[in-house]
Amino acid sequence: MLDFLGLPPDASAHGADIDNMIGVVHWLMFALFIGWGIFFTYVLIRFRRTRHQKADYQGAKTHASTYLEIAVAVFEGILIIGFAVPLWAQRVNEFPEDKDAIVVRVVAEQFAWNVHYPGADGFFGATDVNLVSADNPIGLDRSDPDGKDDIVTINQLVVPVGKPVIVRLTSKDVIHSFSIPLLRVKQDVIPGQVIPVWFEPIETTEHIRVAMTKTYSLINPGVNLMTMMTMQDYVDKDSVVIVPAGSILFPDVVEQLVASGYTEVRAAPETPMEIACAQLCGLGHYRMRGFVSVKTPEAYEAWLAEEALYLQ
Ligand SMILES: [Cu+2]
Repeated sequence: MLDFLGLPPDASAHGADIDNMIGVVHWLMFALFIGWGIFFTYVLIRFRRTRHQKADYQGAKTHASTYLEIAVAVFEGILIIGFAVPLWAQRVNEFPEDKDAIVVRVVAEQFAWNVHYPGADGFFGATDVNLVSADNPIGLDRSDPDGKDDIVTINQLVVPVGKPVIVRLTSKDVIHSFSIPLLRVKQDVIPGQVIPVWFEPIETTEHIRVAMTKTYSLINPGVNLMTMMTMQDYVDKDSVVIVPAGSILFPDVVEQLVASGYTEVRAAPETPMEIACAQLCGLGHYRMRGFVSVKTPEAYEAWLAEEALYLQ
């Protein structure tokens, strides 16, 4: 069932539970669809006009339909009480401790995701609405000792693999929805409220790219090649690498490959993990995309150190 549904790859520790839930719900819906389909077809034929049916004011005398409805209600009850509520409770009640997790703030706005890291000291600096400007989208007060080392990125959430991540969500303007399909996370973002979500990435972005690698035609790829990255080296007839692995397939790169006689390319999305806004939040809603990069712990530390350098 899950293969049939075409869900995106799962990169989150709790993702399998969510997927199972989606699978079970679809099985019930499938059974109902078949049942109703058979009943509908039966009624169409059995009570067709040419049989000159006369209305029967008594109706059905058996209790079969009642029992069936009870069975469906019981099954739905099991789905809610047995599957959905425990899963939801686990997501909203069993938060990891801050000290065991990466904690970031995400401030949504039309139409961007501002990501606020506490920096080396582990404390978020104060923010003030009067300090909000084009250069300082979250109004961070750099004169606050806690705020000096804070890192702020736009549309870029970088996290390490294998460690819980807590995201404290808030919005500067309207309601947005923080959705990362590959991490099986989706939460509305409400102005004036701070809503936490948490997840634990179990795959690095690099691994996900490998898992999503496919062969695409260079002539008729069916996807926007400019969002794709080559997953192997491509050489010309003299075995000189013309397009190394990890190149973005810009038109000139594609031209170069075609000129060397290639018709297909092994490629994967450059940024497979996106934060999509899942609330229609305004005219620019479609371009409210953030990118999640899941790195190895070492690469994550290196990234933090590099970002800290920009502050000096
Ligand atoms: Cu939005």
